[in-house]
Amino acid sequence: MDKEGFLDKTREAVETVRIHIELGHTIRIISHRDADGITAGAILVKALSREGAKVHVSIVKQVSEELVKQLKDEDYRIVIFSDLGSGSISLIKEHLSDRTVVILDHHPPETTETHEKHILVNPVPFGANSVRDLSGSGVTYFFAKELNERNKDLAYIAIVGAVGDMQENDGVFHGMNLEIIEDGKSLGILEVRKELRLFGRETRPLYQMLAYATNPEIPEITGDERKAMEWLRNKGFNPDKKYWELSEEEKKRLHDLLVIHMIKHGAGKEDIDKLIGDVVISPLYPEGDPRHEAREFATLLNATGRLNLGNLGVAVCLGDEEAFKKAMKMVEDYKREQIEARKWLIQNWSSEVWEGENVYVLYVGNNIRDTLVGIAASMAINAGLAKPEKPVIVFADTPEDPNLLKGSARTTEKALAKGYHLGEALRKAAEIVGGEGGGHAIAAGIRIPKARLAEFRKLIDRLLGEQVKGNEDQG
Ligand SMILES: [Mn+2]
Repeated sequence: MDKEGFLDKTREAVETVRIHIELGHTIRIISHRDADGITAGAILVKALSREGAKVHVSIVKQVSEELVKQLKDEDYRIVIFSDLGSGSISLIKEHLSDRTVVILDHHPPETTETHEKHILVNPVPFGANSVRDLSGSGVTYFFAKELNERNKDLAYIAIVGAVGDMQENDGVFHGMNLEIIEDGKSLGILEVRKELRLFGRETRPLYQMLAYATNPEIPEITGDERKAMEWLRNKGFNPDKKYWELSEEEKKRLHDLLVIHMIKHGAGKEDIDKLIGDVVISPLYPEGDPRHEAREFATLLNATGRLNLGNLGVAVCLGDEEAFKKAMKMVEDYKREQIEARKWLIQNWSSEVWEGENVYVLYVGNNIRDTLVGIAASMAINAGLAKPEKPVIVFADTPEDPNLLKGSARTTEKALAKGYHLGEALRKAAEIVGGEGGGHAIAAGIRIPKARLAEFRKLIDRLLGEQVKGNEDQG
C-alpha cells in the first residue's frame, strides 16, 4: 500500500480542519453506529477538543438522503464523516457543496471524485484492504495523530474499533493496524497476547465462552452449555472460572486441549488458526472489566449503538464512568428483554403464526419491541419453532407510526440453497403493498402499512415460491 500517499491526504484534511478550528467553527461529526464508528467518533471528539474545538457529534445507522438534507439545513461550516460516507460521495457532493466536508473512512469509495471542497481520506484507493488493513477508527486515529502526537494515547480505542470490525478475523492484525498497536505498546496502554479468541475473556464463565463460540464453532460444544461444562470438568478445569482468572500454564493447557479437540473432530485449518491468536488487552482497566479486552469492549459499544445510544458509547470510550455503568445496565436490560421475547415466542408461536407454503409470518403487536424483530425471527428458527428450510418474518407495531408495521425476515443457509432471496422478495412486496423493504438474501427488513398485513402474507408467500420455482427451472 502507498502509505505516504494516504498520510498526505490525512495531512491535507488536518490542515483544512485546523483552519476551521482557528475560525472558531463548531465541528459537526457524523459517525457510524457500530463499535468501529463509535470509537472513531470518540477519537475525533477527544482529539478536536484537545485543540480547543467545539464539536457536535451524531452516531447514525447510515448516510441517508434525509440525513444529508438535515445537515444542509444546519449552519455548521464543516462536517466530518467517520466510518461512513465513502458510499455516499455523490449524495454529499450534491447537497453539501457549500460546506467543508472531510470523510475519514475505510469502506471502498463509490468514486474518488469528490467536490473540490470535500476531502476523502480513505486507505483503499492507496491499496489497502478495507476489511483487514485499517478500520474507520484507524483512519481517524491517523488523522488525530497528525493533528497532535499526543493523540497516540487513543491507540487502544482505535484498536477496539478495528476488533469491532473483525479486522483480525484470521487471528492476526494486518497493515496499518500494526502501527497503531506499536504506538499503543510504546505508551504501555495496550498489549497483544496469543490467547483464546472467543468472546467473554473478562465477564463470562469458561463454559459459556465455549458454548457460545461461533467464530470458530467448536464441534460438539458450541450450542450446548451442559456439554461445555462436562468437557471442561473432564479436563480438570473449573467451568465457572473466567478465562482471565486462569494461570498462564492453565491457559496453555486449555489451548492445547481445544486444538486437539478441533483436530479430532475434523475442523479445518482455518478454524483452528482462528481459535488462538491476537487478543488485545489494556492495563488502563482492571481485569474482569469488559473494557479490559478489546472484543468485549467492542461488543459493549455495538450494543449501545444498536440501542440508539451511540453517544453513550462515545462517552464510555472517553472514560466516563457514569456512562459506563449506564451502558452496562442498558445491555443487561436488553438481554433480559431478549429472554422475555423468547419466552413470548415459545408460548404464542403456534397460536399466532401464519404459515404459508414458503414462509412463516408472525405479528407480535406490542409484545416484542420493534427493534427486536430480527432477533425474534432468528430465535424462532433457533428454538425449533420454525422449520429451518422455511423463512420467518416477524412484524411488530412501531412507536414511529401507529399505521405502520416494522418487520424482519431471517432464514438459514439450508433455505437459501432452495433459491430464496429475502431482500429481493421484501423489496418487491413493499413496492406492491406500499412501504420500504430490502436487504440480504439471508436477512432483510421491511415496513408496511398495518392495514395491508393480510394481503402481504399471501403476496410474500407467492413471491418466495416463485424464487424457488425459478431456481428449480434453472437446475
Ligand atoms: Mn468500519
